[in-house]
Amino acid sequence: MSRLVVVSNRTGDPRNPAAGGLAVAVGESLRQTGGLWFGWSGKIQDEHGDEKAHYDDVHAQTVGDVQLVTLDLSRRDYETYYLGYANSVLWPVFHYRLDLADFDIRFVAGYRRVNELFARKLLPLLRSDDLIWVHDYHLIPLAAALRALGCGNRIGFFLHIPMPPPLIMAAIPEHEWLMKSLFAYDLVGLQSESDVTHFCHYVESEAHAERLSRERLRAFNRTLRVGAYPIGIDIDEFVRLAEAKDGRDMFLRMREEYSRRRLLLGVDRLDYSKGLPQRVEAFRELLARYPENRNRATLIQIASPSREKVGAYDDLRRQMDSLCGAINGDYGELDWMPVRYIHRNVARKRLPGLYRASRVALVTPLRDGMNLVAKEFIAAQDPADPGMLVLSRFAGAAEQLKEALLVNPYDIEGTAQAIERALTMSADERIQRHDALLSRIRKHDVHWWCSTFLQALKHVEQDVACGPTPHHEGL
Ligand code: GDG
Repeated sequence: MSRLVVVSNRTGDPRNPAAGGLAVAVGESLRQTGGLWFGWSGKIQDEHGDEKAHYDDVHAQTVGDVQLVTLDLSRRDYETYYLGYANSVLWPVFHYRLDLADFDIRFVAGYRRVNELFARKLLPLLRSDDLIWVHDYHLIPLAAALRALGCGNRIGFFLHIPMPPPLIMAAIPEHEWLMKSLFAYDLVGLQSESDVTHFCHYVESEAHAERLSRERLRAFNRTLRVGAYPIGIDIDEFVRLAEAKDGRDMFLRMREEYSRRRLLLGVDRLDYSKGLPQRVEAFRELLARYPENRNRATLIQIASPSREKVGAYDDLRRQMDSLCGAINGDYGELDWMPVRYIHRNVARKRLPGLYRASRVALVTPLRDGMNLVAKEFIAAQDPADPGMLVLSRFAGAAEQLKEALLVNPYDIEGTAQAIERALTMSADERIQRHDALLSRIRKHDVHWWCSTFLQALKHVEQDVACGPTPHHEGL
């Protein structure tokens, strides 16, 4: 059996699913087969003249069946590749926020440099039959950099964030280079069918790609397979956490505290893609339009700190502080505060109990690749008395979770109405919707996601993958 090599910006501990999101999913794929996980250590080395640090030396350690290999980044690379191109160009543009993008010319140079560095350091560790799985927007040109060095392995790529439509993509000055480099992969996995449609439209209109079949495209002298592989969660892990002592304690504490009240919950990284200000506005509208919720409904919003060195995140923090302060000032009573806003990381073991105690989850991103919180909330519910999910139609998860109450998060009044509907929905309707949602996320869980993607990669018809291909020169 081929060894699995996973490459992502950051690595994690494959035995400890504490981190959530990508780390959980990637750890899961490696736990199934053993293998190598390669990425940035998270450390930054300053370069000082003669004492120029050997920041590109790799560190290796073995954790269970998995070999973890990481490298440090220089400060310049951290600023241009990570803070710059990845999080100030690709993240905002792929989430349709052209207004927040900073197209500084130094950023793309840093992005290319780090992708080439990853390729150079990874290549000597590879065996000829390794299956390589590259993750996310930080590493789009990695396969092209590996091919340029002669790597002929099967290489798959999964994009965790949305693929924007062609005209949004075209705002990136080097969009052609970026999209062309995806053709160095054998398989590109996206979160949803609408992402696949956007990608196909882009390469058909900008690169005159030929559509060989529903999933096969030919352009730049290469044939690429592309498909939707919606990421799932580890449901059994969630149920275990909900039933463990911490989960039960949390549930009982919250139920007691909010027994007379209606508890609404949001759990997100503090990120402008998650629609947090619009969500707080919709909650404010709920209190204004449906006064029976005053003194009763409480929104707990956990907003874990994220990318604090990127300016746009600082602005969002100030905006949230001010919105939450205003709503509490305007509506709060001595014994009731409408919003509990927590700008800290909450331990993962506490989340299932918190989800279960909540009547409604608000998952209302303006744009999101998938959104795992929506799925975690469903998994943690008591099937006999489940809470209701209010979900943005702009989250990738909306393609699968049709029985949630789907909203347009820009429509504050419409979202407030949906929240009221969720709060007052009959038990029968909640149970029916929850049954359907639960069976869908159980069928398409994280194990399904990993094995479907890896099976497709193993069996993809390989094209010109036996060495450098002409269009990768000069990456
Ligand atoms: C990217 C894409 C896609 C959140 N706050 C805390 C905490 N979390 C955990 C959640 C969940 C994870 O983080 C967040 O996952 P999401 O999917 O919601 O969002 P992103 O981080 O933006 O992830 C996204 C995902 O990749 C996977 O492909 O779904 O669209 O943007 O697991 O529970 N966990 C803890 N404390 C917190 O305060 N422990």
